[in-house]
Amino acid sequence: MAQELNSVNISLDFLSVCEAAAIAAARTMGQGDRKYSDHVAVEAMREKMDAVPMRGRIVIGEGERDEAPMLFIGEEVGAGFHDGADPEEFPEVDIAVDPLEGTNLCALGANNAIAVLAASERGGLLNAPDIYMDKIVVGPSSRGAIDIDAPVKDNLKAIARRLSRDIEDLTVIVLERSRHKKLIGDVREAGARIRLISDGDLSAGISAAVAGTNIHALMGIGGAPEGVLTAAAMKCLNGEIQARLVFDHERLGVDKAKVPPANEVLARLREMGINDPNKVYDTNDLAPGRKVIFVATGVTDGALLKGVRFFGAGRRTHSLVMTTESRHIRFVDTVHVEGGPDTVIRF
Ligand code: VTB
Repeated sequence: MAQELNSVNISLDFLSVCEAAAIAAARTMGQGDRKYSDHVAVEAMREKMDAVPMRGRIVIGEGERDEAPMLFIGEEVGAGFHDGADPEEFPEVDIAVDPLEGTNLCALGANNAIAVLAASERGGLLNAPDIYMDKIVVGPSSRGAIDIDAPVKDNLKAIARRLSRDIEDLTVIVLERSRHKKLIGDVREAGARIRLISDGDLSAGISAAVAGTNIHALMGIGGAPEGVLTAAAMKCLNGEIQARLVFDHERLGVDKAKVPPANEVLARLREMGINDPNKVYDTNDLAPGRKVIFVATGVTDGALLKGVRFFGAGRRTHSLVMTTESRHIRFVDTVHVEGGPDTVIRF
């Protein structure tokens, strides 16, 4: 019998993993090289991941093995795979990573870049394909009131009712993309305010689930892998995501030549066990795990998390650590002391 997963204890190991990725990426902030920022985040995350006491398997990562040298889908990570380790002593863990969510944001020094990871017992996170996904994300007050198939105005009405306010008092986050022309028009017509963002719908979704951020919903099409990570966060924050895969070029507002042919995508989905490409996924479909862990560390400053700060003798990181098992939402402010015993720690 393999060791039972203690998600609360291991969440602190995962915290170190995200902190390392965030620090590495933050060093490259504003350098204008998004690929390099991503690369250093992946390397740092991969290195730390190996110290975590687990037999981990990447279910959402940097892509297929041939295109990603590290943190590829199916890669086995953790101390349980070291030579001489007794596998029975290490819990089996599935892991979804996004070492740098918002690579452009980091490269430009813009707000809301984060390093992210979700984990669970085996089978607890959907093995989502790396294609687009239409999403609607709301916080606990609006859970059960939304329907991804309903007109935008109806969803906004329902959210406003749950929040005891008018539609005019809502703010919806939408990725600024030509594919969202109709969505943006519909939100405007309904009267809600909009915050258009250039990148990073995962951190935006988390903000929508936390009261006090003045974000009440995220709507629109982003990446499917990030949808699974969002779902893991929603399980811990009592929020809700509804989602559907998108691969139709018309819905994506691009030339047919820009997306893989539909029959190819459908075959790939079937291979992954997805027989109904139009299925509406809810939070539990995307993150069905009983023990779900979610960790994010700020790279640049954001709505919920501060970015990494560097000072002479250390660094300071700000993270969110949560598990469905403990019902603790931890905001962790860590000073990583680099200097000697004379280092001054500031409040
Ligand atoms: C990006 C990114 C998002 O989806 O927009 C991406 O900023 C896909 O959209 O955070 P484009 O291909 O149009 O850029 C996300 O990565 C995640 O959902």
